[in-house]
Amino acid sequence: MRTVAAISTPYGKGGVAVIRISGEAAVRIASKVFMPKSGIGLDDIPSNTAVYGSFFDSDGIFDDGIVTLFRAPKSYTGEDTAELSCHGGILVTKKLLCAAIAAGADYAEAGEFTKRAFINGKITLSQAEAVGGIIDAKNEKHLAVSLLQSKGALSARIKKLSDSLAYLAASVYAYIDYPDEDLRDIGTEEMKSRLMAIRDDITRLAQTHRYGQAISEGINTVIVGKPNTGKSSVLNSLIGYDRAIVTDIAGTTRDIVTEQIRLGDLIHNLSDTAGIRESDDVIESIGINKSRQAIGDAELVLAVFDGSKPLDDYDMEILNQIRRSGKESCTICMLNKSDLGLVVPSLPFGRQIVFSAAVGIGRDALESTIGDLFGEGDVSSLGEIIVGARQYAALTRAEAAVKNALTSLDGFTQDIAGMDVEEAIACLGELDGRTASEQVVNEIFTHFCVGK
Ligand SMILES: Nc1nc2c(ncn2[C@@H]2O[C@H](COP(=O)(O)OP(=O)(O)OP(=O)(O)O)[C@@H](O)[C@H]2O)c(=O)[nH]1
Ligand SMILES: [Mg+2]
Repeated sequence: MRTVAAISTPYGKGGVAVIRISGEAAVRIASKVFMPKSGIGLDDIPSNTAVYGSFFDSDGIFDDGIVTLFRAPKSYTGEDTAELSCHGGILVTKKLLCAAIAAGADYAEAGEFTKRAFINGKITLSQAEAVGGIIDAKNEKHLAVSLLQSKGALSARIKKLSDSLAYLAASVYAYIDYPDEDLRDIGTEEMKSRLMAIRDDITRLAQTHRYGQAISEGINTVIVGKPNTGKSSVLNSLIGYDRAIVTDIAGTTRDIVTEQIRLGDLIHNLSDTAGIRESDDVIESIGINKSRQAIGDAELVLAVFDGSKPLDDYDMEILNQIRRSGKESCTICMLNKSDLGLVVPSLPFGRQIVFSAAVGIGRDALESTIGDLFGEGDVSSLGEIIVGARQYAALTRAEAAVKNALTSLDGFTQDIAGMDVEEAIACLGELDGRTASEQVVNEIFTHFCVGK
């Protein structure tokens, strides 16, 4: 395999920059660009050791720094690796990378070091994805989950599920293939009860995805209501600055305005929409259609009402629209303008909170109500949360296969159920990389930065 090199630190000025070289020729290439001050060649330096010296190219010495050697298999990639730490200047860093390339290294692709760690069996696919999560984390919870999963917490849970399924498959096939041997037939009833336990375990794990998504990608949260209830003011108060235009003219907001914010541990892709009403204005009508569509696409609806007035027909129409979109269970009704005195309405559905965008009432109540809907709930361990959509898709396919196995047991023989069990094992293998296709693996690593 090629020996590859890349700058592993962000582009720009800094105290230190790191160039990573990984592959069979890593130590040889490092010794062509680095001279240890001690005079002892890198070949004679033990693994996991840092050495001070000078960096040079064909024009001579251009910087001092440190090289750290990690020899295979005890390195991040599982290959011989040299990490060259030079001063964090843009020119100096480029010169050092170019010197490494001139000495025989190839440019590393995005995520290539982590991909090599996966290929060399140092980490599973979900551990690799968790490394990406550590880099991308925008809040403490996402970081905590990613760290635990980078150490193998999710892989361990998946392996346990997979092992339980493998035991069932092996028992079924052994009994069918070698009927004369004294092998224990686990029997249809026992197989059923074991499969049901596995199915419930997978379902519980899949349910954590809602929280996993909320701490990573964010919840698609839409603010809706009739004109002038204070939707744009709510957006501005939650973001903390005047992002959307606010006036006392009904119909101010026309287009959807979206901002990403964090409320508690949860991230929201928060959209302010045009107030919904009958309108002859062409532009406003387009905006109103977008608002209606946004309700359909939302994962969380914040329905804003003027809490200082009784509900009117326009408010009821918003509630009907939410109901028609099937979003009652993920709607929070915000009684805004509570600073003007509250007229508590009786709402047909939705959790209700008292709010005032003008004087800042209700943020805590909103956070805790959203926490009830999207919080971690009874997740047994942060390391066992399904964050990525790819992992979730593989897990739901495994769940479907286990359900099929249960159905097969009712109508067919055990060997048909055995095939479904094998399918479930394959899906779990895909989740963790054991049976993931090259295309899936490549796709995952293209989302990484160069140098990781
Ligand atoms: N007293 C009080 N006034 C508010 C509050 N929130 C908004 N307002 C006022 O209500 C008016 C309408 O506010 P907007 O935020 O533009 O309302 P909107 O729902 O976005 O309106 P459209 O974009 O037209 O649909 C403005 O004059 C705001 O200052 C509040 O909590 N209390
Ligand atoms: Mg508005």
